[in-house]
Amino acid sequence: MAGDLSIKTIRETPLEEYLHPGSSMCPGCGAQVMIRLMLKVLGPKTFIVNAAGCMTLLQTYPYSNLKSGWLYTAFASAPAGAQGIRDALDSLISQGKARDEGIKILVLTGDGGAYDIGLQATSAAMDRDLDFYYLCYDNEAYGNTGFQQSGASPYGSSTTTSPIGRLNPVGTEKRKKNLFEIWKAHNPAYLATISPSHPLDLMQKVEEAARRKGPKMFIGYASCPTGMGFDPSLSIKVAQLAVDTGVWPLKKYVDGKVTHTIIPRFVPVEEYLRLQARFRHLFDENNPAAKEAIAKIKDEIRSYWKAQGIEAKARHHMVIADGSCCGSCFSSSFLWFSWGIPSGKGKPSSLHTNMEVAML
Ligand SMILES: Cc1ncc(C[n+]2csc(CCOP(=O)(O)OP(=O)(O)O)c2C)c(N)n1
Ligand code: SF4
Ligand SMILES: [Mg+2]
Repeated sequence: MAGDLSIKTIRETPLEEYLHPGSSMCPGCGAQVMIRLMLKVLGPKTFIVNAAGCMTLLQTYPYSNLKSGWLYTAFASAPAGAQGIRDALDSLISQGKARDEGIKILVLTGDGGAYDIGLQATSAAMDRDLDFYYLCYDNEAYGNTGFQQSGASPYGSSTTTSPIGRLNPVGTEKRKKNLFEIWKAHNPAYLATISPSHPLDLMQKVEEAARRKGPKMFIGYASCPTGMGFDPSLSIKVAQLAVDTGVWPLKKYVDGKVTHTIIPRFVPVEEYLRLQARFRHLFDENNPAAKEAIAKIKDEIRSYWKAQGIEAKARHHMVIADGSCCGSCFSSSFLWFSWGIPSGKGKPSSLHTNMEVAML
């Protein structure tokens, strides 16, 4: 992927900012990191269509920390709103009343909007081959209203509507919907999963998508300190562990083919679960269902990767595909030394560049 893209290393991250500080979001919100990076690639002429959710608070009239235009729609209908903006622009351009400035339309919803209530509108927009971007920032629950269970809540997580109790020691009993497969069945122009822990992978995917016309769909792991229950300083670590454990596969679907852009190190999933209050009950010795629940989570990871022809066994190094950053440089000063960069004093950007050269 890196070959024909302009962002080949993390050093080439565009410096311009289109999402500024000063929002009322929680500190450590992973969704905001993804939006910030995405806008760096899409640029200032991006029009955001948002459905109810945490990110709605990016625009609380008369304040905004975004440079983009903004349309707020009813919960179920952001993709329909995007169609309206596209049609209005096309109509004005064809009548000579507006110049074609290459305005991009970005639908921004949470998992409740994407996996559940807005699924029909999204299906219809993809069916009409609408030329738009869609970022579903997935914090795995209805976050803005108090972290209720959504179609994206994973098995074994506690939410405010699947709390732990004597009758239900597991929390969420159903499995997370496979939105990637649901969206893929529509054969969109571009489809990928992203994570705030992998900025280069994220930006390269957005850049690659921008070269295509039609629906460009993204599902992002939105580490959520407030709902998932961890300290805001751990947000990127949690997102990184979601990828490292194999819980959140980073992949893309282009021209009928799925490619995994990062092959995980397969860190034991307990390291990911243990950091989050929503999984705390799985480590309670008095919980009769805990061991079986963790075994089930491990089984799910193993069978996913087995179906991809990859054995989910711990690795010493991540395999890096397409020039992406593995991120492990942040956690291992030994590696910093082994590639000749002084621990604690090296610049992460140059370190990433060296790692890519070293590992590819
Ligand atoms: C039709 C309708 N039902 C319920 C609500 C209340 N509501 C506002 S935000 C929200 C949660 C959205 O969850 P999600 O899409 O996952 O985004 P997050 O809050 O997690 O960012 C709900 C239920 C609404 N605005 N409209
Ligand atoms: S509740 Fe979670 S998703 Fe919502 S703003 Fe806070 S950290 Fe972000
Ligand atoms: Mg949500």
